[in-house]
Amino acid sequence: IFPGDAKAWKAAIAKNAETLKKDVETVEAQISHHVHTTLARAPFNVDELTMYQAAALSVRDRLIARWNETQTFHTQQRVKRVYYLSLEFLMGRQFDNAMLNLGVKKPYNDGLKQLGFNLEDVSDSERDMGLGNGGLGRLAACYLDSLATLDIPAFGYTLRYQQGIFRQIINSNGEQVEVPDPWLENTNPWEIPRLDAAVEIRLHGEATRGDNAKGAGTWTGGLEVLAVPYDIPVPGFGTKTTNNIRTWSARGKVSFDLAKFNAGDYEAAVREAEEAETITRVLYPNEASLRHATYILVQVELTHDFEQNFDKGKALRLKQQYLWVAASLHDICRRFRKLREPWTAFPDYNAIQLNDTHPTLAIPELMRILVDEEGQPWDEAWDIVRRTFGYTNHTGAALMTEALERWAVPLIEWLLPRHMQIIYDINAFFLEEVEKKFPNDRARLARMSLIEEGYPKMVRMAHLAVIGSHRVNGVAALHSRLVKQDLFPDFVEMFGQDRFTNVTNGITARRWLYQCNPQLAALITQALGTEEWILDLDKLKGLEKYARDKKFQKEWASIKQANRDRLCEYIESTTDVKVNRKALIDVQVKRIHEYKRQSLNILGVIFRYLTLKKLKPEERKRVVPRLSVFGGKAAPGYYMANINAVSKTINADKDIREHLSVVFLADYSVSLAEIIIPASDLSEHISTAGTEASGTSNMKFALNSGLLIGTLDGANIEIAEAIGDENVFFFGNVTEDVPRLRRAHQAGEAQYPPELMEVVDAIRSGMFGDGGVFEPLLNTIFGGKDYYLISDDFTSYLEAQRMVDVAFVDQSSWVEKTIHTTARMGRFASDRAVMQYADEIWNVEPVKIPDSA
Ligand code: 73E
Repeated sequence: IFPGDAKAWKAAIAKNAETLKKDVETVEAQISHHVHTTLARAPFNVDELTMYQAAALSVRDRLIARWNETQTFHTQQRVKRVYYLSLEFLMGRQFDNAMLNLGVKKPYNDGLKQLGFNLEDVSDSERDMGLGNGGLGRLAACYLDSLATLDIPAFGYTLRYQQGIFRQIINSNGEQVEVPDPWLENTNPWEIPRLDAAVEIRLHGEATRGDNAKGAGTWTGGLEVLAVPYDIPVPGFGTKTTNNIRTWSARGKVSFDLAKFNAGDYEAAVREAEEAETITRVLYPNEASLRHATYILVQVELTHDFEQNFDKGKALRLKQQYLWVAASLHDICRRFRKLREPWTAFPDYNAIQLNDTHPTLAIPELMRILVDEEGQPWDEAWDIVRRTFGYTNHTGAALMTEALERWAVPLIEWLLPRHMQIIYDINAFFLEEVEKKFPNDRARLARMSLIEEGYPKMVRMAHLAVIGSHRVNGVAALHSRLVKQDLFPDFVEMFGQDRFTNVTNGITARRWLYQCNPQLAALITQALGTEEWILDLDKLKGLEKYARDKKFQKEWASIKQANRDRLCEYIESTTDVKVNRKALIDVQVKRIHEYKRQSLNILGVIFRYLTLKKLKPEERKRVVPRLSVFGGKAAPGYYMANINAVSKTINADKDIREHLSVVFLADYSVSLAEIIIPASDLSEHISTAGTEASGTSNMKFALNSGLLIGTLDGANIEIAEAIGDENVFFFGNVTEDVPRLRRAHQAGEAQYPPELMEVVDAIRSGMFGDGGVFEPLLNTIFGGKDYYLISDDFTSYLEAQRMVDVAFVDQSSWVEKTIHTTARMGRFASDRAVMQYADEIWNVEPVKIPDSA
């Protein structure tokens, strides 16, 4: 298998393997190698950024060695692989995580120290990989960590956006300003370009159907663009398995058209290339922005006249989805062809998970490959497709069908003419089946159709995802129930209950405890006498027996205090707010959204302020001091809760400062979460019941010994089941009551509680500056609808906050609660979730990479 002299190869490989040894001297040598050679610097000319890059590159060498062994072994063993298709992977930083998973943090720490650098400062040079908006993207990152750790052969597929989620700046008016995030500016040491493995992707062009109803069609002409892969190795913790995230970057196929250049038309020569490159230029900051289309930093070139008739933002998003899906499937099929198996065996080697509907075009694309290119009969192809795909639904937002993704038929026809035909055909054959099972039910056919009638007609991507998959899952128990009841009841009747299932989300304890809270992790390891909990989170149960142990409580509490101090230092160094280090830290960090109800929180803060103002100074001293921390990005153009106006007044009030302060931390990100979450005493998960599909930060806070205040929504319910109702501050109306309460508002029969009116009076009096800026918020509540039921939940929210104050006064019992909370969070490990997907949806087995590989 070696070209040339096998002995020379083996000797070379053995010699090179020495560079992967984990002792300090080897680490130092490898860092200096990259300083001198890769980065071409001399030691006197090395700053922290250079040192970070050199150290990261040396860690990457270790990752690549394992990555190669893993991929080779998987290929040799002809294993079944999982392909996780997600338009977002919110990875955050890689350096610390990679060192911990590889077990080399200590030699890097010591090595860097000897070379004159501090590991933490060096680590701070790394930019977050912000290729996601929030929970959905971070979930994908946690799942990839678990897949590698569990030795499950897996690939993540996504796009390599040149600009990730925007950087958020808060201007002097307290408003959000979005700034681009050029995260690739300093080059990215974690990716391996595969410039030779580019895939050609067709857009537009002409399509024909086959001669008979289910025959092979054709697709020709149009525009060809390139998708270039960049690979990011994903190491498992304490195992050799190193999986891959393949990110696709769009390129023009002919970057330089000689004929046009010779004609002097230089601009025309680069135009097509630029249009192609636009496809992966920027991550969509969320669905809402597609409506506003304000975030398109780069104008789409109008080489195709038709484009003017569509919202450019929408067309670009569809191009993103298709380029990504087509390149990924091309890759998967190429790997499959090498096995020389019949196509009917495809699902035995490949499980493809659709992370929400964004990659649903994979269904008609695989049909096209099988029927048009591989000559498979339609029915067999459809069977292969269905056995291959699984679909995860994440749609919370009141589970309104309007929240589901739809694409205009003319837009798909224009960009992907052959796919539109295939979708129509899938629909026709599907509706035949429906008609067979439920004869003469026209209303049902219209409800279930892939096509929604109207001007223009729309393709319902969720329906396509449901019928093209063998399993559909929601992401928390309540959510999965609502998916069946409210979203797809007709499909449950058609396909049966078993097609629909639940996999409650999970988080990786490697990043969200071991890495972000090293002191607590060390105390846990010491108490349990082992590190096994890192791989088996149920082992945290062993902490229960220390919950009432005074000495343990003291150590536990002092770690929380150290984490609080760190956050307070961060706040004081990034804002002009001075904070009381003894205050209860009450946190709400997540995307800013109406349904998440940051507004309920801030109205509650105002009520607390008014209450404190009424007290005498000595009475105030008896109230638990609070620090309210907010963070999160809003969709561009989205109206933001007036947190900054409120904080301005409260923080400036000398009488109150000690007892209450409010900060909004700009630019919430994975890295900032790693500082905030370990410091929190209380965190808020207060969405209107039935609107948050799961939530995952609730799990992170609880794992880090923070208590939760929340509604009976998403995963909050299961968290309380696990850690005990007595340890969660629940409030508010339940999902079942929401429709009735909304009707009451619509009928003008709703009651507004006096506490809320008191807050409104204070706002309108100008206490928080120009009351006018609050009018949009107040209007959503009083303008008739109060769709998210702020007024209905306000009183019980305040009551729950009072219970928090009471509980916090008894510190010993509070700490006991927090120990129980951490101890009982085992079931929210992403390892558990991923094993559930592996057993119930993917039918894949772990594959251990042997040491001798
Ligand atoms: O409740 C969260 C959930 O924890 C949900 O809102 C979020 O997914 C998390 C992980 O399951 C989510 N994100 C999106 N939809 N649901 C979404 C939709 C469009 C674009 C980007 C993200």
